[in-house]
Amino acid sequence: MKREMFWVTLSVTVLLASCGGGGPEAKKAESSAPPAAAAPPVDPATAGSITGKVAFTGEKPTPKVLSMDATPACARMHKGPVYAEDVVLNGNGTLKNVLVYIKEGLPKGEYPTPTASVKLDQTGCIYVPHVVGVMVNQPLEISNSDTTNHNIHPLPRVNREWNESQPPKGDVKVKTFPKEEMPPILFKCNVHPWMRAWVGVLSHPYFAVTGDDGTFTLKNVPPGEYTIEAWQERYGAQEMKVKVEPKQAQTADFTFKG
Ligand SMILES: [Cu+2]
Repeated sequence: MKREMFWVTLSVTVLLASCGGGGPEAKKAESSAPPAAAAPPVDPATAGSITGKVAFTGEKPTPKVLSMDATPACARMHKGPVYAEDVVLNGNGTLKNVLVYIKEGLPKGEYPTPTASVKLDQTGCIYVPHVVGVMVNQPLEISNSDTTNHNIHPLPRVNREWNESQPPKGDVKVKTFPKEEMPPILFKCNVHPWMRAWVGVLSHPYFAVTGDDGTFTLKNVPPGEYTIEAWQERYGAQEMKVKVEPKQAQTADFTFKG
């Protein structure tokens, strides 16, 4: 009788031990963890905005010409020289492709992920646009409008690295990035070494990339005190403190020196 009890106890112990740690039960418990609390909704009666301009001073860099000679399929698609976009100076003395975003100060919580995708195309063997921002888990739609093969290769430091070829006019690839990542992720093409794009991944919707006039606007900003950052591929990042009062259209101008 005593001996039987011993064996029952032993087998129960073994059974429990084999279920411990990372078994299926543990995984189930992990996935059923309560989701993070949503960020408080923004009250339209008090929401403000932050608008600014990213100026450039100092010596203008000489634009670098991209050599596509080794790949006639790419060179053919351009009538004149094609310039690198690491620094793009606008006619009004501002910088294009600067990603401006709220770095600190937003109410804590999860911000809803937009279902609309952000587009990144490969056309004329160039990534267009050169800099984009997406929210965590927002779809990034990557297309190939060219008649040549591309090989998309993001080099993240926080998210997972991948490397996929895309045939001419191939199917659109839809990718998401589950973790916030700034400075942005560099995207390369393993076929064409000059191809570069930058994808910033943010946990909230308060970001914008400067265009041909060098301005940006962050809308629907709850009143508060914020640190905003402007990131530029060659010149790095600059921070600024701003306070947004209820309904205020606040301004925040940056200047990068060459
Ligand atoms: Cu390519």
